[in-house]
Amino acid sequence: MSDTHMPPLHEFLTDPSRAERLDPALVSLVETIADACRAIANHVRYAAFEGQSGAAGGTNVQGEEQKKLDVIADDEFARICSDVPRLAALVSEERDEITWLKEPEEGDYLVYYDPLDGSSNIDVDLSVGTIFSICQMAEGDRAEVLKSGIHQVCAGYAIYGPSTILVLTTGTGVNGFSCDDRSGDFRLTHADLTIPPTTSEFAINVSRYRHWDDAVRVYVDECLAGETGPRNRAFNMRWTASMVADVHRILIRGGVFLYPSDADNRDKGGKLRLLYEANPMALIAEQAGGKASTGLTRILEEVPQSHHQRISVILGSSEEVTRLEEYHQRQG
Ligand code: AHM
Ligand code: MG
Repeated sequence: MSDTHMPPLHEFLTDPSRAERLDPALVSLVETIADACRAIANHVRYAAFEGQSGAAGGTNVQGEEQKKLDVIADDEFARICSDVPRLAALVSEERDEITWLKEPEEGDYLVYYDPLDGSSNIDVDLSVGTIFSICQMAEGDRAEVLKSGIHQVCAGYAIYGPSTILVLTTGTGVNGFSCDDRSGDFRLTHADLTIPPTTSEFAINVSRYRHWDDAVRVYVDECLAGETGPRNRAFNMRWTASMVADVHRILIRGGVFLYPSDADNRDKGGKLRLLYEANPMALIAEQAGGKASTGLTRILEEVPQSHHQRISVILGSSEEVTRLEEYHQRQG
């Protein structure tokens, strides 16, 4: 493919032939987030040389051990985004409080982000990423950040793997932009990403089997039964323990991702966070033709009660998500 078929991010976002006309302020915000992701990718890449490997020695507001790179990525993201004129607030997985940048006004933007998702993978040199979600403030919103996912105007992630890829939706389809390390440009390399409705691959942390609800157990048991089981075919399983990597694989070759609430995490609502992880990945999944559910309800319609709220997540190929919803309904 020649360069003419790989427009840089700015050209893609402002292309007059695209179905959607984006607010120039949103374009500038997305480009700034891309800058932040490029900077974080470099920190990840050079961590060993800069003494940035390992634990930071503290825990975040959710009681999880913070890696040095969690803290660095959070600071870098906030620093780079803090000068965007119409950005009212940053809501970070790593911060207890919301960071207000200005007096909020109608039309201003809110950014929710997980600066370094899958950070348990850093020290073993597996893929990690940054996840983000953007909402716009409506009339009379004032300091309201607890919006359900249907209000997202943009969602995306950057994966820091063998290459750095920014995957984005602004509400009409999903596209991926690889970072050319020689120029620093993000260029369209993965146009119109779609998740096929049918799959024979699932992703779940099977070590939690003993905690799962019957619906999830039955589903996985049936997949594992293979050709002679009720699904009449062999299923493959993958688990990276980095949601960005697991979702990225599903966007590239299909599959279903599960981090359900279970007997061990139900008191917290689940493991993954609604605003920083579930909502952006749910919008991406839906925009790619897939589905995203708690098992009983559509993730994007969940009304958040607090900004660090956790939730059950099942997303990916639509036939599998629908099947899992049926098993959950049957379970009651
Ligand atoms: P993090 O945001 O603290 O990195 O935690 C979220 C991660 C997800 O990326 C991943 O799907 C999950 O936690 C892995 O959990 P487990 O350690 O149970 O496999
Ligand atoms: Mg995370």
